[in-house]
Amino acid sequence: MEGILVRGIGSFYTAVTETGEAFTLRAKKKFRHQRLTPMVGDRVRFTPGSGEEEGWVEEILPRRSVFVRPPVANVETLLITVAPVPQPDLLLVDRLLVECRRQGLRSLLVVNKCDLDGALAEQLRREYRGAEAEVLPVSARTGAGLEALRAAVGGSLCCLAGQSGVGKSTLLGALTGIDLETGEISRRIARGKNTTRRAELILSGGLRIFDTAGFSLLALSGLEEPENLRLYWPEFAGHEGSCRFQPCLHNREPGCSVQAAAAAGTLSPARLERYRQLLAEVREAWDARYD
Ligand SMILES: Nc1nc2c(ncn2[C@@H]2O[C@H](COP(=O)(O)OP(=O)(O)O)[C@@H](O)[C@H]2O)c(=O)[nH]1
Ligand SMILES: [Mg+2]
Ligand SMILES: [Zn+2]
Repeated sequence: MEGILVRGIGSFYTAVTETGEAFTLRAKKKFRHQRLTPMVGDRVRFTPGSGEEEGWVEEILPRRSVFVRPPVANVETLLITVAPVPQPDLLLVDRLLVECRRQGLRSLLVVNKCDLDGALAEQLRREYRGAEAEVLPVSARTGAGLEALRAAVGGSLCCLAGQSGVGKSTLLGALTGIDLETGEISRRIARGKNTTRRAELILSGGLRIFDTAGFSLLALSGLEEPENLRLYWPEFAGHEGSCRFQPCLHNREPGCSVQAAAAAGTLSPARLERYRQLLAEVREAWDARYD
């Protein structure tokens, strides 16, 4: 049989089939030898158990995308969430956009709490024009924009990402109708001090969304050469070949066409600045790769 893993606790997994049937499974030893751990989101072939007995995960189908923290597989749409409060961390947004492009995921820029400030979405639309990031203003509180968000996500496997406090848990609750705890304090009390939260896949009315503890640190390590970082900025593409130096990293080289576009205001100077900041970071990781 075939199914998708929605939960994993200890060495037990829950797979749900196309028809919505749930099965408790264990992973065969061979996976440990292959250093392969089933992840929530994995599509698996399995043998169902009989009676009280669990079944077995036989095969993990090839993953289309993988995140390590949180550990989720096969995300198709990343919902990069920001809000007027806390103040948007656009460097984090840019990191997440890079990660999406590296793995070929679709990204949506969800601007939550639009009940507090309706102007932020428009501001971000300007900031990210040319960046191939669709901006969707929503309010988990009033429900505004949630239908549009639902429609944009469709049946794709999606996952909320973004700073703490932007309303990811509230959004998840509003989208699924499931009463999930909101706020880190209640969570700590509810789960005890040392419990780490596991990822879970929620299947709710056609929506397929991961419930995760969020994306913590996202270092752009493991990248190819720093020279390739610029390829993840779609708004730079039209400038390739127009700079004085080839290749140009658009890092203040003389005669840089991207720099000129930022100065002329056809490209966001702040977004270029953040690119340079990430380039410095990737360079440092690259130079230290054999340490
Ligand atoms: N005004 C307003 N507040 C919201 C909205 N969504 C969430 N919040 C509040 O923002 C705070 C953080 O929400 P939470 O879901 O815990 O954020 P998370 O850390 O991203 O999971 C809570 O006090 C929520 O009530 C919204 O759409 N509008
Ligand atoms: Mg939360
Ligand atoms: Zn350049």
